[in-house]
Amino acid sequence: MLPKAKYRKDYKQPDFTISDIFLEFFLEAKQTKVIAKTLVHKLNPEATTLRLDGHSFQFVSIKLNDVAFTQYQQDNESLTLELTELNMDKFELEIVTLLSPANNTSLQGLYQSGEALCTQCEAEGFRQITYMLDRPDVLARYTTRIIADKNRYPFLLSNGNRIRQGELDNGYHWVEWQDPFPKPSYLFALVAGDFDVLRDTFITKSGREVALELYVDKGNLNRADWAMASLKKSMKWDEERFDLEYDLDIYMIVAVDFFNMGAMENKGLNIFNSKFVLANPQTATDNDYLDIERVIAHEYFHNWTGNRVTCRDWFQLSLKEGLTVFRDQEFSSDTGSRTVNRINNVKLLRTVQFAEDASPMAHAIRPEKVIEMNNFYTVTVYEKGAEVIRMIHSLLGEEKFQAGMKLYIAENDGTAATCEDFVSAMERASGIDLTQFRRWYSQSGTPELTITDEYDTNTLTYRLKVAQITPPTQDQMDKVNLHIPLRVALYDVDGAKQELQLNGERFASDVLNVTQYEQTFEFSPIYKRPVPALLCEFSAPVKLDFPYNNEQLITLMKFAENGFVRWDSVQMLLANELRQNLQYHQQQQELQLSSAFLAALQNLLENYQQDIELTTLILTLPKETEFAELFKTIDPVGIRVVRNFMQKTIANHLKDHFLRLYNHTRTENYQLDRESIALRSFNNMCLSYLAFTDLGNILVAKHYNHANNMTDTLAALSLAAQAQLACRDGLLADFEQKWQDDGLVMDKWFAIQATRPDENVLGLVNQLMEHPSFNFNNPNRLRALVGSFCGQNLPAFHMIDGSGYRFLVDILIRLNSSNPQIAARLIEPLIRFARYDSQRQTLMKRGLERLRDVENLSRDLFEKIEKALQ
Ligand code: B3K
Ligand code: ZN
Repeated sequence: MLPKAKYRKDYKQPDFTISDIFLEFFLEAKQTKVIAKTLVHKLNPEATTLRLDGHSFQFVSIKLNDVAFTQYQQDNESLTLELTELNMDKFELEIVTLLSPANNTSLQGLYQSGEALCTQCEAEGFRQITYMLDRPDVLARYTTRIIADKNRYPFLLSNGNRIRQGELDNGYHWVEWQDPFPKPSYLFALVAGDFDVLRDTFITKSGREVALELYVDKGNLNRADWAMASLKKSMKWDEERFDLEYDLDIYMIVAVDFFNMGAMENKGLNIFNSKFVLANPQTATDNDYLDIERVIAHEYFHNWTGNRVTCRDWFQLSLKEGLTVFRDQEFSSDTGSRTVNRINNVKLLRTVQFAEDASPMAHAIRPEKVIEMNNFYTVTVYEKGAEVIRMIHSLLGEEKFQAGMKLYIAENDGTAATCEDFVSAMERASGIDLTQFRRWYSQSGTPELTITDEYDTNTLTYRLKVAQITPPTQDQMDKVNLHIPLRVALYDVDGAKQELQLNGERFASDVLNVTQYEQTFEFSPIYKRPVPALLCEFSAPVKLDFPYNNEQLITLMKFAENGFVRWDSVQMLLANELRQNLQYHQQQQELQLSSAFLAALQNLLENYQQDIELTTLILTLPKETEFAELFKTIDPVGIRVVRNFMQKTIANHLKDHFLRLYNHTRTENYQLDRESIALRSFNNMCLSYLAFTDLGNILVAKHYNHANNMTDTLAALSLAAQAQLACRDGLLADFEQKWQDDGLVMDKWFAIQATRPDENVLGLVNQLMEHPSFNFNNPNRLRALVGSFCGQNLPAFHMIDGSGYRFLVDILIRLNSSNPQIAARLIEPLIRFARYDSQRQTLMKRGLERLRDVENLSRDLFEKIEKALQ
């Protein structure tokens, strides 16, 4: 039977709900027994059957009001109780199920990670634990008793407060937890194991003391401080900026090695991929540190936006995810560099999210149709969702936005809400009409703004003509006009920013409201033809088309007040250079960079002290995958050739500058403050060019050997591989020998190997799958080796003989049965065949067809393959 889709329009309130659930776990890695006692209430008086979600369990018994119950039917996905005879609208159900955590490689439900046992329930993992109304609009109070071997599992954790515990005579012990806040099943969590614990406290602004506990594998305490500090920083920030305070007396975070995604916001008991917890200067790069801080913050912020106010149904996922990403972005921007954060977020959106819009998986931030919910934890729902919140924030301003948040939470606290509830609260609190704006929730795809300008010397009038269009996407042919906030500024050619009058009135805000298919905005008086800065700070998630010439872009790069605009103007310059050279390459002509462009880069470098963080970002050449998104049809080999050429040309042209500044910004002592991070990353950027000059081998080897932190070590190692330097093999061997017992650190090594520009890197990757540090069941290892190869090494994965595709398909066939969720992540590059030439397309489709025919194809893969081959 083919998996069936669910539609947003079909949402119905449940016929029954569950108010209380008492869970008892008799934990054993091989076989765990779960007794679930629930208090069920009939909401719809007409209802005669109760359908509970659950996998085809080995299950022992069902009792209704303490009496064995036999009037049921079981299939692969559910248990349906026949209740015609029952004339009660409230009853107790007891269900006993048997699980095998040790054999659960899907890493959903209850599973084993290392020696520990843990759970992952979002989106629909609870149904792998017991039969349940496993939907987010059923909110219950949970009490959980865990019984286990004390030696093996000294720590037994679940949500809420620890209310009771005791010893049993056979070496077993038990702990009972109670969560006072009703919650949906996806927020349930349980952990059992032996850990080192880092303890701390946080005093909330109303003076309550919260115990903070961070659980890590034994021996890892020296990597836990940063995560704890990040948690406290997040708690404080949420009080200050959003006036939101933590609500339980205890907050626990557990780090595990086997985890399908980044982390999970289970009420009071977050479970994290150890990648987003563990850090010390020897093992983690500056970016790792920032990622940890961001993810810790994100999960913490979910306590209000996600847990206290949750989602009515999974189509509303962006309600909690878009909003929480917006909040974590604001946290990082308030506590670090707003410009750097904005640039990095925009990069992600433009490359990964725009690519998703152009793929078979295109969907609106609030999808209409879903087969496997896990397939919709996407950059669209998360990052574009956050952009939609950001646009509301731009339209309302901070004060009204916060008023909207207050109203949203007051109205929806303790309930399961919808995106509409959020927008409506924002609208009512601000008095600003968001009727047309709401279309961002239902329309998929990347809108395109085509702008032209004209200047009238007689009337001193400057006009911007703006046209919007959203091209059709695979999921939705017809598109409507959106409400697009377009942030603008006008500069004169000497770089002075103009005071603006729009259509005869002072233009106080800098946001134009684009709402129609075509619109003209008139500014006057404007005394000289200006250079427009358009879509400043990426005020909307759209593509911009304006006929800039290089001179105008260089003006913006030099003079724009806003750092984002300066960065963005260089991105456009780079895009022009890339396009031009790719054409040269395809016509077998000589490649060249314009001297104006090179001079502009030199100017930037010479003035790096004006803004060192921004200079680093501007001078960091976009990755191949970023460049690829500039084209409808991607030429993987051409992009590599041209990008290499750009790197080498810039390197040799500015070699003396890079060398001087490289030497000038070396520091011996390692610190982790913003300034030191900025300096390190500038220094490593300089090295990234020098690596491609005749000094490369000497400098990179020295950099590696002198490094006293992972940021520098890794910069050198990856440059040695990228520039194919003579020191490469020695450094790789040294790193391997040092870190072979540390999977997290080895992931960096695997990723560097997988993205090598060498001829037969596929052969190497195949060999590395046998490496003692590799583990096929660990998602981090898979992402590092297989994910990097298929997603980041474009020429190697897209080898014209199809070997890259065959490699991936073979792996997906294995993963289809062991971990379908990861399979569905890794398949992404393959379903995007439409972006490649016809020869590659044919080969990619052949791979997908081979997969489609696999027996017992998971819903996760089925959904994506179906869409791709449609
Ligand atoms: N809510 C989780 C993601 C769950 C993914 C399920 N496949 C983490 C987060 O977004 O914070
Ligand atoms: Zn989240």
